[in-house]
Amino acid sequence: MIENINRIVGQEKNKDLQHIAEKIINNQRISDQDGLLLFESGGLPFLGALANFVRERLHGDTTYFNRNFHIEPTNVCVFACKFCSYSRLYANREEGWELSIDQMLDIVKNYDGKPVTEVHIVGGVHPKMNLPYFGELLQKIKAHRPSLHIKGFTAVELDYMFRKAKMSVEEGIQFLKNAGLDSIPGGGAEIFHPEIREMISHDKVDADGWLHIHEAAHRAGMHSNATMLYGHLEKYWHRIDHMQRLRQLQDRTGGFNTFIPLKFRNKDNEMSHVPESGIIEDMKMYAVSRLYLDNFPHLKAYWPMLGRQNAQLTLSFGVNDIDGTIDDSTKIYSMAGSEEQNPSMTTAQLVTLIKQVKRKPVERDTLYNSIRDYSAIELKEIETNPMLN
Ligand code: V47
Ligand code: SF4
Repeated sequence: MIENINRIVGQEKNKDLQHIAEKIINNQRISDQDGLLLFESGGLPFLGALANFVRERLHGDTTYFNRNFHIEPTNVCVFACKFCSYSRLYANREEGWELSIDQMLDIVKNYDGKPVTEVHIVGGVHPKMNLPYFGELLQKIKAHRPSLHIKGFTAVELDYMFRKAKMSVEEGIQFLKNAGLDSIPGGGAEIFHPEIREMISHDKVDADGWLHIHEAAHRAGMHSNATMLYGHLEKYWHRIDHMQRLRQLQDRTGGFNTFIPLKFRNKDNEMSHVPESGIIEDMKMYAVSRLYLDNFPHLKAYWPMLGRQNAQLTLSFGVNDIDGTIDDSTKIYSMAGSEEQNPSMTTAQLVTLIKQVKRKPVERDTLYNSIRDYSAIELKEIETNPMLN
């Protein structure tokens, strides 16, 4: 591996890029300027080789997935993000959906006896779905299935809930943790820099608010993820600025599990005139984030937004996690023009995707504890054994 990477670095004509590569090989942190140069001048084979080197140093061939399902309580939202194809403004709420606690519990009960380990709860920001409402939901889910990990509510939803309940961030986090919340997903981060944030999502929690909520969750002993919505109006330096804020917080708390770059999709939203990024740009995004975010253990490709084949390709550009079975019967992703209508993959399909590119499929739980190594299990056995598929 080291000979291979040294050869590729040796062939690089740009001395500055060579110097950055040496830092990476020697396990030294790269600077913001280095990150920017990688975006601006790094060729795809060079970036891919380096990102893959780092990925294999951290995880070998192991590629994680989990068995999860999503609940979207509502698509009614008080905010008006321009890239959002999913939400309906509160004024037009009859066009949207609002699930009752019993309806959401029924979704959980549909998975009784099935070997899922996580429920991911995420949706719009509905003024009537407040902190006590979600506290009750969490308690009821935990009472029904205590071992199910609940990853729920973006910092945007949390910020709104806490402010409405007149609680501090710390009090609000503790309240939800006591009710059964286990960890926090990475949504709502978009692009932190105000120059872009003002243009695409001016009215929701700002960068400092988002980071404060994640810091409070980490300090309360919870883990969380971080996302970045890329490939629209932002410049490379905005991406570096975004990742720099995350890297700094991670240095302080160590509470982030995974970074998830989310490719902007332009269907049916107020940014439909903005072209989507191409595959080269997508792979660059994954590779540079793997190289820059040296303190993030995992890098995830979210296949419903990226498409299955492109997600497969990211496994050679730094990614070591392709999320999960997802099983999303509602519309958050299809409405944004993702590749998938009702995204869901069986375990057999996920395992095949990973094996096709000669990686090792490992089922994980939300906190990246390994549950099962699928590399030696025959596809037929996975397809026919209900505990495996
Ligand atoms: O914050 C909305 C994004 C996010 C579009 O933590 C869009 O494990 C692309 O954060 N094009 C919510 N993206 C989803 C999210 C997430 C998903 C999967 C796993 C995890 C995790 C987190 O979806 C929003 C926003 O950035 N989004 N509209 C769009 N048109
Ligand atoms: Fe609401 Fe989230 Fe859509 Fe923004 S991205 S409008 S906060 S649902």
